[in-house]
Amino acid sequence: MIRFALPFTAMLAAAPAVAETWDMPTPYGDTTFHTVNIRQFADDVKAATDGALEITVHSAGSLFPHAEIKNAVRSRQVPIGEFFLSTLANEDAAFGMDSQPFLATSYDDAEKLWAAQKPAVEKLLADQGLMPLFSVAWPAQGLYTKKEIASVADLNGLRFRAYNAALEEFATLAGAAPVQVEAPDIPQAFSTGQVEAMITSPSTGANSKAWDFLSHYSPINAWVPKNIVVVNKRVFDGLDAGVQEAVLKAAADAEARGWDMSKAEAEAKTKELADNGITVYEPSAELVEGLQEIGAKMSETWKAKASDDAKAALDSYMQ
Ligand code: PCA
Repeated sequence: MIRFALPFTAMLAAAPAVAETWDMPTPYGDTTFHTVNIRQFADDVKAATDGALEITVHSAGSLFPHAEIKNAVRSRQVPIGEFFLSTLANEDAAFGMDSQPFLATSYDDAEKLWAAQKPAVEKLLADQGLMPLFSVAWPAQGLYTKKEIASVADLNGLRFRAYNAALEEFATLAGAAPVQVEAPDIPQAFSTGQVEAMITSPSTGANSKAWDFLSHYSPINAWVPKNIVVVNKRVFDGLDAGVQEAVLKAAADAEARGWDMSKAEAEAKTKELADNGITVYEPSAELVEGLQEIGAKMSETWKAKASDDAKAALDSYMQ
């Protein structure tokens, strides 16, 4: 048989490389555009490496709870993972810049902020053996309630869904009572009365079918937070050079594609909210003023905690 006629070295060269498979946890559900985007990233990597690296996405916190994903990548329980960048703000204020109210409220500003923040984020993650691959913004964050909110005083006493420390601080300063709830658990948290108001994107509002449990949405566009995809650096360094290149190329594509998807979602999902009966209203001048006062207080707290690198990132953004 021909197989046995081949010299041994030729057989070795012809043997396919052993395919590597990576599990990739994300906190967000299948219909979330970020999840669609990372699945495309996985497909791109597989295609570009002829199947030498296969990435399996595990959505909705099914492999690791959100709060554990970063450390799971750090400890190489998984090689790669996605999470909400500003959840790391308790480690360093630089991670939390994109969740500071009214610091960056448009995509242009958010892109500028990411460029300014990235060196500090890369350095902090490198210290933990992690390498960021790409980061994608959510649409600007808006206010969801069961009635029209005319001023901050109307938020007083509301049980308020929060997804990070900054939103918890924001809710507290508004006189509301923050409750941490992960995105996939939003519908249940509302239907059981655990929470009665939230700030999130039109994407997460529409994906949660917010019309089932609340009635009003105001695009206050308070901040434009990001997800980040990180890889364990030792695992990445262990890949063949060609595979590394393919991963970096797919990551750069995913970042560009993700921001475009986000921009398209901002409009489409706001329309979906309205089409399903939610009253979408512009915030009053009084509400905006009150929210901005909260933002100014939070900015002082942020600065008091910020490292020199974080402050330098803020300075570079402000220029
Ligand atoms: N959706 C996610 C994070 C920000 C957003 O728009 C959430 O609500 O948990």
